[in-house]
Amino acid sequence: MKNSTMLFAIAIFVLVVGGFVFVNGKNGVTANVVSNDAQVVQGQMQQVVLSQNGYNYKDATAQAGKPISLSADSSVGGCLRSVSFNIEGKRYSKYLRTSEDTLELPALPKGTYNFACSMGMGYGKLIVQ
Ligand SMILES: [Cu+2]
Repeated sequence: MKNSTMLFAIAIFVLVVGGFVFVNGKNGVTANVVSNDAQVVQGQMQQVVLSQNGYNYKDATAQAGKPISLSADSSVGGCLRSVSFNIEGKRYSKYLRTSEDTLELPALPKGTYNFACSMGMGYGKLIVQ
């Protein structure tokens, strides 16, 4: 009885650790792909830094036709660090825990792109020129 309980616990442990490694592995692959992309398009990638303005974000600007690496400076607090874009039906969302964390956006045509914190409380505009 004790042994089977132990076995069950070990099986759960293996599943949880296995799942964790699997998730990490997936993240690892994504990170590799992103860094490979960054190397390929290094000169074309533009950095955009978000700041907070009251309960919302300050308007941010970017150039059209260049992929965007978006980060948030230290003025951005709480759930506003979790940034969410909906561009042509595709969702781009990331929790930018530190100023080193980036959300990658594809090259965009000119226009104004609204975004929000993931809870939809704070809003911002990315103006692509
Ligand atoms: Cu929020």
